[in-house]
Amino acid sequence: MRTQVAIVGAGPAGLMLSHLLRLEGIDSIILENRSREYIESRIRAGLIEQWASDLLVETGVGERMQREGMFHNGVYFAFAGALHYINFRELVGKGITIYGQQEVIKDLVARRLADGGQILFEVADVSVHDLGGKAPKIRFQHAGKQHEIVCDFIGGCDGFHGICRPSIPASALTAYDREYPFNWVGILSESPPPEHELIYSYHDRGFALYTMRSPTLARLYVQCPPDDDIENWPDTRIWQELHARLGGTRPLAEGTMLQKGITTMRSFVLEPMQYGRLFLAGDSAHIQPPTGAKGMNLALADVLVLCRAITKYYRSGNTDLLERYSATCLRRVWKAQRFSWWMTQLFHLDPNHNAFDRRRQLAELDYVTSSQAAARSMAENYTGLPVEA
Ligand code: FAS
Ligand code: PHB
Repeated sequence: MRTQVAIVGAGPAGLMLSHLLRLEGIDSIILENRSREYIESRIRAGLIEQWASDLLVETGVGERMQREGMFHNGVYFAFAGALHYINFRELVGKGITIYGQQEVIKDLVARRLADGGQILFEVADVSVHDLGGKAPKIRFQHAGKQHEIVCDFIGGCDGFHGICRPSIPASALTAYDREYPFNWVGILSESPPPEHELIYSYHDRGFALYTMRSPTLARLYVQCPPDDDIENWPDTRIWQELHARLGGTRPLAEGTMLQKGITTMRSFVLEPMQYGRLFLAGDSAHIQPPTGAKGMNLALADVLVLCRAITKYYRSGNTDLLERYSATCLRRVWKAQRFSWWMTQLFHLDPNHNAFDRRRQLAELDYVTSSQAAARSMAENYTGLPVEA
């Protein structure tokens, strides 16, 4: 098999890269080790930054999001028994869209297949080869047969547990890692969220987040210890904590729990994000605590930069944007890492903290919700910093 760009992984990064390349007339093949049904049903991110929702619409895959997504102008911070609204629209003229990651996946898969794109599902034993040459290769099993793709570039979009990052010699890489002394219990519930926009809640019992997937489908999270197990969280305990951590600011309706699980909190960045003709994008190169809602948005930003670099190479033979790919992405990745860390330390009860830290957190929450300058800084990071060409 031969293609211009071979992509490992059909998540937001891989699918969007393939879609953007096709708009530039560049061929690609996506190799995905899960089934189409699995990747289209996996509950993950839910928040899309303004520039990213604009990109989905401008590139022809945002029509259903515009119909079914929920556009928000701001968020609420709950602390000290009150709700405080941060109005992004007033502060930075932008907003965010709530639209489940699995819906973005469905829209991108449908568009790629409608455009005649090649997505091979349920592949196995994927390996990458000859990364240092001008004709890298991918070998894999599919439908019981061994295959090899010869290509010009490989998009390593196979997430944090994929095979692309480990295929790069460790001597060529530097990893930056941070673990947090807490995780989240997350649920999807057939019930209305307590507010029509998100509520981030600071509480003596721990952090809680009240978001949604629709007006009747709540996506709710509570902070839990880092080694906790979902078995310790029967529905009754989850509802009890969600009620308590709203701090009396809003009533919360309960409903049938459709899904629940533990989301781990971790920061990880790999430098550089490229090796020879292999370019890592999204979770294969970086992950961050979901508090700042950056994961899927960073994946889309990486592949926008990568597509522009590959397109310039094919159009002019110029490799300057390819050579600068990592530096361009990492400048924005580290700002998103900082913001995700900042939102996480602001809201979570850290077992290593003391009474001084609790007062400091409350002072910072008071500052962000009472200072235009502080709120504007939060708003421009939350709605998405610009993506450098
Ligand atoms: P992905 O992990 O989405 O996609 C990688 C793809 O590669 C997958 O389809 C995988 O099956 C495939 N793959 C892996 N190994 C392969 C191999 N060897 N061969 C072929 N294919 C392979 N982010 C937020 O912003 N907000 C959230 O609330 C949030 N919640 C999350 C909850 C969970 C449980 C998880 C795991 C992540 C969450 N994230 C959240 C982060 C998430 O949205 C990621 O940032 C986003 O999926 C990144 O997209 P990709 O980089 O495309 O990686
Ligand atoms: C979500 O909708 O799943 C979501 C939204 C905002 C966050 C984290 C998760 O900060």
